Amino acid sequence: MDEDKMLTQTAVLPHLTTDWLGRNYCYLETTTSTNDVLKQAVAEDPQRVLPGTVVVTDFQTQGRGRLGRRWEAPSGTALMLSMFFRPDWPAERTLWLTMLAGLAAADTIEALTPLSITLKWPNDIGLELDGVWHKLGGLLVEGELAENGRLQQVVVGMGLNVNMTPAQMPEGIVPVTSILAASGAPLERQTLLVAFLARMESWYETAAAGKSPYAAWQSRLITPGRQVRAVQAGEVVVGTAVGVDEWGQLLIQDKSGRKHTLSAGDVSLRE
Ligand code: BT5
Repeated sequence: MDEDKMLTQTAVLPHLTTDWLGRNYCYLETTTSTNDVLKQAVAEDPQRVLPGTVVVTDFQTQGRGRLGRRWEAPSGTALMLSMFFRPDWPAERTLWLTMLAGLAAADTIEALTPLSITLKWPNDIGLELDGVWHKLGGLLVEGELAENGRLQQVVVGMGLNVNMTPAQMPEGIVPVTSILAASGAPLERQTLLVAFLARMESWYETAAAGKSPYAAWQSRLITPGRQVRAVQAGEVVVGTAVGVDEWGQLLIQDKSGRKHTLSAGDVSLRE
């Protein structure tokens, strides 16, 4: 890969416009998983990792999605990063991080391309192409609660397909696309990264001041209405997804009309 196409410190730091997010920046040409790298650094020495630390890579050998799924992208074709926060928020706000990152990604892509971005519960970023929803990217939020039940530290990982050609797309559970494939034009990842971090910092600060991202997030969500099968407390729940509450939990109505509330960790959607 050309030097200037890589997301090195020298390429990115001079362009950052944030106050704190990404100011502590680590670029790895290849790594296992940026979420794992950050989590390991925090586990080794929690005080050494500053909030706002960002780890970016061009290629992951063990990129992860939720529920043990794989995240795959050929080298240099995607934006893959993990961000570290110490929110000290009540535990029920954990899903706010997914909302904030999804909103920041959607705003950024829309500002830089002609695409209209929507979000799919719980953690997918994408858009409709010819009436079919395609996945552009995904979020992996991994948090730890303190003894007082507050969200002490959290790693927010994001993978976005940027300049992947149709031939390079991995197989997905849902159709997969990239910014290049959907818009017909390549986008410089460095520009995307710098603009994303600025929006993420701003969304985060709004939430840290107590304002819920729920309304903005909900207005970008694609209509639920899909069939869902979930296991909660050992009980299988099958029904229709009828909505999402302000904590990001999915509301499912079963055949008998009973409503169930499930967190992202419990549910795998039937596509
Ligand atoms: C996600 O999981 O969508 C979260 C992906 C987060 C990836 C980032 S990259 C930086 C950081 N470090 C990591 O190790 N992870 C994060 P999930 O909703 O479980 O979706 C996973 C599914 O998406 C897979 O089972 C595939 O079907 C599909 N998939 C894999 N690679 C993809 C890609 N590049 N684009 C679209 N879909 C993909």
